[in-house]
Amino acid sequence: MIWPTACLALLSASLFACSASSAPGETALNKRERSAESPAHAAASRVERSGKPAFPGATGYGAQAKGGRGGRIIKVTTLSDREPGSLRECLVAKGPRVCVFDVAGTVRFVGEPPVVREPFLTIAGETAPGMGITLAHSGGPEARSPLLIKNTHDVVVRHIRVRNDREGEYREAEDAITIEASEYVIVDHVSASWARDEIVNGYADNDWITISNSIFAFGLPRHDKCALLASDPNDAQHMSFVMNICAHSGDRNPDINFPPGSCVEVTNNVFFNAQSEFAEIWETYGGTPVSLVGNWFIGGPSTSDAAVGILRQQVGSRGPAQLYEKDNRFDGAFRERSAGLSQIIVDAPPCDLVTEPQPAMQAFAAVLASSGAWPRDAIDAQVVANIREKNGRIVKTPGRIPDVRHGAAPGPQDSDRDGMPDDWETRHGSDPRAADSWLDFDGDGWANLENYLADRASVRRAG
Ligand SMILES: [Ca+2]
Ligand SMILES: [Ca+2]
Ligand SMILES: [Ca+2]
Ligand SMILES: [Ca+2]
Repeated sequence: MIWPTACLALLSASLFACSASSAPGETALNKRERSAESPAHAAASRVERSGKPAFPGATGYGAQAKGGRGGRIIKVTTLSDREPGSLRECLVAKGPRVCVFDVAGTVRFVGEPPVVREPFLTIAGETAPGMGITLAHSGGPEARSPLLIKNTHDVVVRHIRVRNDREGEYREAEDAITIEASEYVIVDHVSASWARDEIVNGYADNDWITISNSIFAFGLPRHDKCALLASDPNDAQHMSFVMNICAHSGDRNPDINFPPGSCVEVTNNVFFNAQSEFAEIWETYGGTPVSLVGNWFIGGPSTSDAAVGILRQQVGSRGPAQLYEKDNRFDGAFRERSAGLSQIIVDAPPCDLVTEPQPAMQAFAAVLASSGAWPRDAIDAQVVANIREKNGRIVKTPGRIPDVRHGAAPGPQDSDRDGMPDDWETRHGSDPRAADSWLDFDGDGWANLENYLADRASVRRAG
């Protein structure tokens, strides 16, 4: 999403000023609709949505995911998986809903994790007190990806960690995060580690997906892979992978393999300590159109001299990819680009970049300063320190989830149970004695709860 410069500067300080000055609802996507772009940009063949982004600052093709807007506020009041007030209850509930958290700590799913199949869901990790929420699976025969979003749409996930600290028996179903056959999904400020399959995996026919501001680290060998952006697609997809960290995974940092007609942007990410491959551009679905802009590829202690920064992978090719490549930086004793890459370079992005890239230098600082779920736990802090110091290694086994005192700092009083604490409502002008989550007391175009969530997110980022 292209926000005015003044707005970008304000993002970390005051989202209210930002949204007030930038006309909520005005997005790069609908600007594009109005401005009748050239036919090349019509590759976006499906109907694009216009309207308000998922939250102030939401970016990329998934930005207009509706999440639980207008729906129920469901409080998560226990870390237990199966009791009333569990996260599972909220995830599997029907209808628009926002999961807000009165507890902090690790939610360990017992047996099979819940599957997010019901549309219109916001998981608002930013509402959790203290150190926030970490998802972990049970290990053993029923272990699967702790966060699986499947056959659904309009899902917003923010400020959650997923750490697969126990091993299961089904390696191929043990991503940390899987997005399968879903549309309008945004995963933002999420942290994930220790997957035995990809840390994050798009599977089957997804479309309109954003993965942004997140930290994906420590895939587990022998399948230590950061991000498989698409697997087994039948149709073109719109996907943004923006301002993320991939660290300490052997390859698929990320894996980019989409059918022609797709719009894929991989911008302003930091890729660190791959062993064999950083970005892999595949052609098995007919040739991926992709823009790679303003990314960093940084070698580390596990990086082989034969590793490649941007690889054109022609095994099983069914037609050439198209790569728009600009302002990417390489730091380390590996090969920057594979042979054959020059043959797929195009002069202009195959699709408009809906996320305006920052210069790589600037993006590097921003990603290290702000990516991941906040407040950062010891794992994320270590990953960021490793990137700065170019140390750390791929690990062979899961680590231990950092201690977060369970139930520490219970959520503040919320007398009307509308998701916004009394003191926040009193300070900001909504009514602490009436459920008014979806009213807009200050007329800025964002509902009261959306203002509160944005406020919480920026407070968390500020530490
Ligand atoms: Ca997978
Ligand atoms: Ca309230
Ligand atoms: Ca209220
Ligand atoms: Ca408002």
